[in-house]
Amino acid sequence: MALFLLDHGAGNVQSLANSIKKLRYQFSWISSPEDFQRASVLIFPGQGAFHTAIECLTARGLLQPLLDFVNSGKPYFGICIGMQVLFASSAESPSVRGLGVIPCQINRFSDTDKAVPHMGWNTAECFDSPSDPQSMEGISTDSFYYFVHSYCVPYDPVQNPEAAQWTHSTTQYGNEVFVSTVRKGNVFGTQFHPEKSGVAGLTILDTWIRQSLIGRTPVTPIASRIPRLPKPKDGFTKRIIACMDVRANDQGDLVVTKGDQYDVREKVSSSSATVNAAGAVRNLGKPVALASKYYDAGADELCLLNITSFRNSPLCDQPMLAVVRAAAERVFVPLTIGGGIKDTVDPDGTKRPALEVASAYFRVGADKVSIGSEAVYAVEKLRTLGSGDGTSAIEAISKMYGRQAVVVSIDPKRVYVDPATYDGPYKAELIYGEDDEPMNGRRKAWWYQCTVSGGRELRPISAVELAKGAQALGAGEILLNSIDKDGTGAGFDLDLIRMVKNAVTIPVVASSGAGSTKHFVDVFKETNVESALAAGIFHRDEVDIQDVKVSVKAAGFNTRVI
Ligand code: 1PR
Repeated sequence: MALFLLDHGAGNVQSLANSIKKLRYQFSWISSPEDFQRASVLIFPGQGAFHTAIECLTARGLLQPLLDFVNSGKPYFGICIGMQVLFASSAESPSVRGLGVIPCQINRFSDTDKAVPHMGWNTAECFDSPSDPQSMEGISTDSFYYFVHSYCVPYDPVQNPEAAQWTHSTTQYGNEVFVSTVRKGNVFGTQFHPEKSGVAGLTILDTWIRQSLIGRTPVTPIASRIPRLPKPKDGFTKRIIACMDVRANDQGDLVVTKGDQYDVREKVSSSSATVNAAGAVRNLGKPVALASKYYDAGADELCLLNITSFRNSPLCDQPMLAVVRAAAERVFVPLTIGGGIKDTVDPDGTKRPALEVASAYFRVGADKVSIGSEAVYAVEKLRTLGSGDGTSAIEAISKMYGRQAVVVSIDPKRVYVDPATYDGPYKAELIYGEDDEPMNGRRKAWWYQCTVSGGRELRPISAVELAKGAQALGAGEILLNSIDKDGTGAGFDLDLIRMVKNAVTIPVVASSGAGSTKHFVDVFKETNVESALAAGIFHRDEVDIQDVKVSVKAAGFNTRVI
């Protein structure tokens, strides 16, 4: 029996390959239509947009051989888009036809009651019996799995009986119950990413591959499906993210560093006082070792930011690629890579568009790319033109890989103003200081101004305007930092986070200022964010990731406690 993986060329397939290597199975890649003849077991880890997947498969002559394989009765496992292509069509790309094995349409989630994309960890409730492990395909009702998608198949046996016949498990997001796994005959598919779902996901892959390689017993056709009405609360968890700011130190070694309000150099003391002179770059560890440590500690997601990439950072000489490749071999939760996702030029003059830079990161195992400075310039241009012109990194990457692969990282700074005299464009976004804190004898107020180049340059745009513009251009998530709070341990900037979260319908990651488990509870209670990120307290071993989760859970929120 020969296990093959299908790469349609527009997503992170490396993570699945890494998972299967970790599970010690041998596999080959499908690289031509003829390879399907040699495959006896096939996994298709598709990602990105529906139309991109179909177009890429068609262009490489793989679409019909894929359909033939699925119809051949040999074991097939489709992951995310690899499952969605089995359907007839998707609202994401109405003019594009899928394989039509499941004669139903895929719809978009409603964003009236929740953020879309559905990005994060959720449960899956099987119809089959827990006493028959093969029928469960390794899924456990106690486990959480990583989802990232905007389109889903609603589970409704009355309105959508064909899809219900294929439904193996359902998941609830907000008020919507959708199909999270399909299973019929030789075909299995998961909407979530087992290769990104930690040990729980590796168990599914192991169970399915082992059964498929030794020969599967025929699946009994499903007789009927009962409706599943939405429960008062879904299984979606709050995500806890560990972030590593990476840069070269003065010796040229790539290290994880951590700033105070973005200043990453040690403070050097003079005889008279402690001054912010240029000390050494703080070194808090090696990026891959720390990523591995945080995965083991139960982080739901990891973020690696190349914080000096605003300097010249040619793709051909990009040390972060090696870091991401090595981290992805050890870490089976989502990885976001930021810094330098922009048009670059190699020393020989070769131009590398942002899409190519992002593709290089996806190929080595990144799941999302985070765009900072370039997003600011793109939204400033959007303001001038009135609409996107398709040239920005956000637009190009989200068109190819889907919105869920594009994060926009915002680095705002408070700008204090006298509200009585302030006549700028962000009057409606002013935040007033607590207890009428005085400034120049008047009530203190501020707005949040965006910066570029790691906080070194202020730009004439607010955090709220940037977040809205980024969403309009195609971003799927906002990573919201705060230069004022970064490294202070004084708690998240709740005013900023609340205001940005209320301005967009995509998920928001709260970042900067976490100093205790209570701060995570506060940010989830006081704002509606889906996730919270910290760096310093984890690097310095001051707070344990599991302790954060236990506190968040005790406060009434779903969390993935391992
Ligand atoms: O502009 O697209 O090349 O992206 C550059 C990226 O690098 C941006 O995401 C930007 O936020 C980041 N960055 C640039 N300079 C710094 C710096 O610190 N000097 N770090 C920097 C951003 C903020 C968070 C930090 C949280 C939590 N660091 O990453 O992890 O504030 O910290 P805390 O929990 O210790 O408070 P581009």
